[in-house]
Amino acid sequence: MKLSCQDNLVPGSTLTEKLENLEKLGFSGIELWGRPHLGENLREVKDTLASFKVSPSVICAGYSGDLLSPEPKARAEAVQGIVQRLEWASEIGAVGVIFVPTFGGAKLPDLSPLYQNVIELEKRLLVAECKTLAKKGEELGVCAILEPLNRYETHLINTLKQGLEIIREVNYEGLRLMADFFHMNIEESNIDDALSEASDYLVHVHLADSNRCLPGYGHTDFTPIKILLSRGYSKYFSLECRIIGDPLEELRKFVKFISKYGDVR
Ligand code: LER
Ligand code: MN
Repeated sequence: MKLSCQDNLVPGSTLTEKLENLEKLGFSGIELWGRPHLGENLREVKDTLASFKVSPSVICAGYSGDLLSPEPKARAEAVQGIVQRLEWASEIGAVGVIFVPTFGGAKLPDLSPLYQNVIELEKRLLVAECKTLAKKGEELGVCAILEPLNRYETHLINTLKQGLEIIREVNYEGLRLMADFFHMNIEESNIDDALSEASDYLVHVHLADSNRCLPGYGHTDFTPIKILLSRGYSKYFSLECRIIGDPLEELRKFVKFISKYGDVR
């Protein structure tokens, strides 16, 4: 199993120090936040990464706007922001860019009963926008990665199955799905089944325990990792969680804990 960690969780004041630490700990990937700062320093980031065995796993969000805003400007900003990050991902050799269809509640109008209700309308719009993202991703050899979130963070796409529905409808390899154990723990009735059904479309996994601390500090069962590995999942398992205590020591303990579920390589 390939381990990755979000860049802000890794001790070190420079990217070089963070990569040195990850390499020592046995991680093979680093997940980079897609802040504008990353784009401004892309050349330097790429050069730094070139001297390490740790690779960029994915770029996580960092764009502005909202794909499902009623404001055309905010929608265009989100599409352009994700496209720009797909270009960065392609440039540095990352798998793709994580995006969330929308945070919070619905902002579009409900047009039922004469036309579509707000959820139907949002899904139609999302499919159209995802086609643009997926085509761009395919051109660049990367993918736009849809992340389902729990109901307290978004009203739309809470489960892997709901994400799959969009991905199957768009039907381009440039659009893929990810799974986050924190969200799945809240939303999925059976994590094994959800992962089995989605495994062919999954290109990234976020790891956090039930309390969003490091795996091992809550009550989430991580054995579903074994299902994914047995189904040939070969992409990253990436930490997105809180670390309480000394980060180096805690990350070392995490690698030991998670290796119960698969060989770390
Ligand atoms: C938000 O809860 C989350 O899981 C992030 O990965 C969203 O980009
Ligand atoms: Mn996540």
